[in-house]
Amino acid sequence: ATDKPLVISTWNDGLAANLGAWKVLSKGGRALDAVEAGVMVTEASQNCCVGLGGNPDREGIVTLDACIMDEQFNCGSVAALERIKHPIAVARRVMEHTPHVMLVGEGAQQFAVAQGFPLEPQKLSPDADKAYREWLKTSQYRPVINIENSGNQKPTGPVGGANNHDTIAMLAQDAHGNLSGSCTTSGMGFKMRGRLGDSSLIGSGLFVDNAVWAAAATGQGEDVIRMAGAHTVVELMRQGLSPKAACKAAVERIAKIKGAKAHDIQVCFIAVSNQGQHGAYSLQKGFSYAVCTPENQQQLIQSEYLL
Ligand code: SD4
Repeated sequence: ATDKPLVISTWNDGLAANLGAWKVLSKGGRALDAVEAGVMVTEASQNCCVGLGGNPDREGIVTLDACIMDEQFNCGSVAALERIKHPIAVARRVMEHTPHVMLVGEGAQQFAVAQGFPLEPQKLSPDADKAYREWLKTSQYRPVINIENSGNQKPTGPVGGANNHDTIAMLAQDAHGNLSGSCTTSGMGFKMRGRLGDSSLIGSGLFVDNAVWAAAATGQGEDVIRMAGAHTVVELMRQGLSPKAACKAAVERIAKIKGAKAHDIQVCFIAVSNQGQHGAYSLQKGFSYAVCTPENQQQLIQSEYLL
């Protein structure tokens, strides 16, 4: 167990995002404000593949998914949102200013603009433009195993290179003991137009039950959705498993469902308890998560993995 407050998030980019969240948490602020501010750092970053800098769909258009959940089962989400820099902030507005949980596509963009979010130019980042041109040569979609670029690990799939993940998920506990979570992504690169991933879906990409735990996912969204990933992790913890053991059991379930095809995908979970324990587990090698506590604000932990 760790002293409060606590924030954890996925991948190496989580280090910078956690510091954004820490500015809120260290002043006694709400976990909800922290998880929004934290992932906004990543959404705004040009050298990361989350947000408008991310890879486009197969039509060459960047479409963003995000969701957020607080300590009282309030939740909000946007999916297939175009030309808005901070989808997580729009998801929060959906939660707080509409009678709904999810808004998608054109309606989500219309709502964002009405809420005062500027419409950004329809333009790919230089990296995404290059990756899209490369992808167009074959125009074949196949799952990409998301990993962090470290040492000799090489991502497989149509777009080689480093750090090929597209998502940040964050879980925080504030000084009052309350939990909240956020998740934001450009989604799988070169997806079909209109495809939504787990990161827009409460219960798949993110779930928070303040009485007990919170969990979030990254990796192949389709396979997180088919077993209601984050909710499953939370329920496993409710049955008594530690955060890491619950993430592992959920990963094992996906491996069983996928059989031999499990080798073609990556799925990763992170989890925290309201006692301040944290843990993670992934299907493949190459997943890391960032942890920020009063003692150490910049820890990067290599997740254990199944295959
Ligand atoms: C998705 N889960 O859209 C996201 C992708 C991801 O690192 O996590 N990439 O399926």
